[in-house]
Amino acid sequence: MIKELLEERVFQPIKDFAPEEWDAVRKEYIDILCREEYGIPLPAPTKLEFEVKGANGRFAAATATHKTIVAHTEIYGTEFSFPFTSVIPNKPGKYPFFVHIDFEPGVPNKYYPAEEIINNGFAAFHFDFNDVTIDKNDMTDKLSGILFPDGERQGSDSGKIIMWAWAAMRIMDYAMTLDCLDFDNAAVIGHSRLGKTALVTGMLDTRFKYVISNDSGCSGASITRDKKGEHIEFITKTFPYWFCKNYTNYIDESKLTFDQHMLLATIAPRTLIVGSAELDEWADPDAEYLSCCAASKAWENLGLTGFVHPDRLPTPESVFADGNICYQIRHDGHYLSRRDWNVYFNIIKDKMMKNR
Ligand code: GTR
Repeated sequence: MIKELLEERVFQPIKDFAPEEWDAVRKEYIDILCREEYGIPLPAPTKLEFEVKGANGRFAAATATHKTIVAHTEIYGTEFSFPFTSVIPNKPGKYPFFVHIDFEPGVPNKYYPAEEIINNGFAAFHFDFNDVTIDKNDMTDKLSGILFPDGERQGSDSGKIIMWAWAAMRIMDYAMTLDCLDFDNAAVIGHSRLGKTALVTGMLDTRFKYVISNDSGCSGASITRDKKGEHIEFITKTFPYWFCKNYTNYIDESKLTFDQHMLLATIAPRTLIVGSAELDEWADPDAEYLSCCAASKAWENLGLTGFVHPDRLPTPESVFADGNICYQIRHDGHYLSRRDWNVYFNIIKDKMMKNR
């Protein structure tokens, strides 16, 4: 059944390649996704310093320290600073960790269960995406204003998703200055528009060994062709600033020469985790699942297990986590819930046990 659905929906299957050809194929996918969809990635900063602004060692019943840190960067000859936070267990160790691309600044907040993260044996970093550049169609704001002082963009000039991804990579730069982290188990996570951003971050930065997309939908994890809910026409009219201008060339989706399973494939050979919600028709759980099915070939060509799934569409409260692509779907609506986080904790803990 899935084979037939993929034949109908995926017009650009992952190509055959030998393992030694993957770097070149992966680069080809990244190039097309950047040129036609997200825009050109920003260069690494020419200067980068971190300033710890505050530390509270009594977080989560005094088991962890919460810090506020400011990244001071220089990009295109201009200084740009943004804040982020860390929560790290006080007990010495090497902790697996999350970089959470978030909608809000508070720790914890409704999307960010910082205490549960600590209780599950992880460290975490988070930032509010609006501190990097505001989630509005104003290209002159903060980081975006350095690239586009008059707000004008052309063709494949960067959109804001790729700017938020740049900020997540700077937090990984900071993480790498610490000796209490387990870099074999570093995850990037985001929900919805920030799930799209987590996938783009994972595409650009292989230091993230787990890439977690929660309900990212259209222009995130979902196959675009024949999906339910949101499409390129709506998303580029409502949120033009998330993408590069070229993406509007695909409002007629029959013109697509790429699709979102290629974005998922760029995560190979690392671990991709895709989460859906039953009632989230706008994102389309089936389209997210089919995209995982289509991306699987990238891992298989590398001699790895891709997506292990039944030969049917998913039903709520399923977790398929035997391969390097993991998929979960829960009941209820569009949200990054405590329940989703718990599934992600368990998947990563389980993989860590197996890799020991
Ligand atoms: C919607 C948008 C979706 C999704 C969502 C969100 O309005 O159409 O693609 O990103 O916002 O971020 O909550």
